[in-house]
Amino acid sequence: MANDASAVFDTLSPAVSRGSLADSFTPPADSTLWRKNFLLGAATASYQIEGAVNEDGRLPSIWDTFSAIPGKVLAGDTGAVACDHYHRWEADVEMLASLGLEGYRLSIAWPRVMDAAGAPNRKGLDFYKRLLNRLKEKGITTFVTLYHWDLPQHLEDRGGWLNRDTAYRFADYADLMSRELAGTVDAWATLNEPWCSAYLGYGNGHHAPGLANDRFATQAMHHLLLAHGLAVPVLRANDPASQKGIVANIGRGTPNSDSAADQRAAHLFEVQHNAWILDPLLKGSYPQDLFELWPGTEPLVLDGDMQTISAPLDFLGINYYFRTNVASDGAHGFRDVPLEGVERTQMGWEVYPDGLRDLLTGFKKTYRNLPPIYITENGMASDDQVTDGHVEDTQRISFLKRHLAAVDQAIKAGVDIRGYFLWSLMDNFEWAFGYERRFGVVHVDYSTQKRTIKRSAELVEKFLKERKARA
Ligand code: IFM
Repeated sequence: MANDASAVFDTLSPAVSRGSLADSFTPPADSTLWRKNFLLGAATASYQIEGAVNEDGRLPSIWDTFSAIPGKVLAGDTGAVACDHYHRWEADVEMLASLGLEGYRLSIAWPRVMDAAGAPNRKGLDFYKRLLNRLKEKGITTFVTLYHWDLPQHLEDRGGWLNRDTAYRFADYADLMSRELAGTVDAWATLNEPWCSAYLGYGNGHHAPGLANDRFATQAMHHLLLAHGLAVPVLRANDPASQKGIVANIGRGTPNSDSAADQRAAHLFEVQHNAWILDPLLKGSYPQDLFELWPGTEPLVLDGDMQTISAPLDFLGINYYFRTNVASDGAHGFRDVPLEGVERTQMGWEVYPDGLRDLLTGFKKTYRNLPPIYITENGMASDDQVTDGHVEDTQRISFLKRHLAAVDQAIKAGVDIRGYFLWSLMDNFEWAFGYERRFGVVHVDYSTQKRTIKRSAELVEKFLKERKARA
């Protein structure tokens, strides 16, 4: 999810003192978040934290290639070392457990576990086995994403997600992983944010592999969704006790005026952001308005594909960050109209918790078969500094509190939401923005790899302790 790195935005930090925040973070007594079966965890992704890109037989991914190209990533950063989690995973699991977090969402690096001929790489597999076994020993619920954007480069060399064959290679990978890891995974997510893989990777080139063509984006999306659909029955066969789902990043689009043209623009924004993914998954068809927005981009769809893609899910993962205010572009599309004077994060993204509630309640109306939902990512970047061993991330505390309240409102409006994962457990490689943008509830000093628990994480821990202690 990238905005223009050069855009200048206001960042308004709420003027809230440490004391009052500590008192006010805990949800109100009638909040559904007090329910003990509402899972509260944190999320990460392989390329963003692991490092060790050349170790134990890991092959290059498209992000190794892309980040090595000058100008693609802020400050020339790459994931070569990242948070060095590949070597520090034991301490990181201890930290996660010490915060009382109940769930951990991680992703597997496909290039770490399979060679170019599709044979298993034992050393890579053993890393994930050790990690998942330790998480289970700690009583942590494990959500594993198979694809969080680090496609093996050898598959990109054969066309990547533009090549239908990649979907079948993904099913082979899902087969291997679910045979090897069955019993240690509570929930499998096939893909993270196919919108980003397809649109940012193939539509505008902000992400790896850096191609920019709308027709490529729709074809890549189709193959990604096909990969998902092919993988689900494989996961069900190999690991029947686990839940199977997919993670979508959703965007709120609001009209800049009441004019019919601006309303239509906001609708089209949400069509390309949400319905492009959710309609095929939950209705078995692409939204026709998408091809009004991007004429002539219909993907090649073979007989049976849409049935494969729309097989029932056990859960839908939802990632939410901000809203986009739009107006008509005067033709068949929309243009962004950034609002002045609103609260923004270090990414320049507007803080807009109502968008999360409104999208969730809207999906419940639109999709009669909407599966149970987990908020698989929510959080914000801020330029956090360690002072006297502490990080006072006041804006994040306020952000999390307001978004958790939006989740509570959606639950009370009837949406079946079963959990929430903070993005992210720790500061990490923020894709095209490198290490500058800090999303963690734990601060990482990249020169020493020292982890410092931020105030937000302390407050989440405090809430979880209180919840546990309640009768
Ligand atoms: O860091 C990313 C993550 O990898 C996918 N979802 C959005 C996050 C923040 O941009």
